[in-house]
Amino acid sequence: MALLPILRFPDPRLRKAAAPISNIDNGIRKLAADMAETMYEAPGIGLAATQVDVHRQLIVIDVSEDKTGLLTLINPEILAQEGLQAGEEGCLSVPGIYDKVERAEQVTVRYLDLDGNSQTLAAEGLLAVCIQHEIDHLRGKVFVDHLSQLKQTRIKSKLAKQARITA
Ligand code: GNR
Ligand code: NI
Repeated sequence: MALLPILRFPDPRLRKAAAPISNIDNGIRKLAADMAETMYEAPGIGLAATQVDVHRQLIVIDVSEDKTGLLTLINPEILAQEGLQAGEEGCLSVPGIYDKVERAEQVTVRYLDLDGNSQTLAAEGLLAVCIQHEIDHLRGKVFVDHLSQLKQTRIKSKLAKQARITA
């Protein structure tokens, strides 16, 4: 297992669209394991391959409090969504920034698991938010894209300032 470096907003590589995975080979299984380790270490409740500069449709999620709920979703597709919720979001690629984003309250997502079996999952609440946040990443979208232009400008200058302090 290995920890993977996470791209930081506004890195242009976060804008790449991920390609579907046609063959679940050892490379994909290793990527999924490394992404799970990276997510738990961060710590975070989700991670998309895009964030570790791999532009394939793979996400890991665990919204449990005791690391018992690991989900690995390959080629995820939202089949249906219903209702609205607005919750505070953060992102491992946008460290230290939290803001409210409106999302569907419930989603039904179809995906392949690591054995290549098609699965359908009905999710609500935080799990539904996380699924939508991660699928956004696979399409090159970051949660700050949902915020006003003014907020986006402020976030970029805050992150640039942080980077100067850290350097
Ligand atoms: O760790 C994370 N927490 C979180 C909180 C509210 C809404 C979405 C998230 S996802 C985020 C991890 C991450 O950046 N995934 O892409
Ligand atoms: Ni994120």
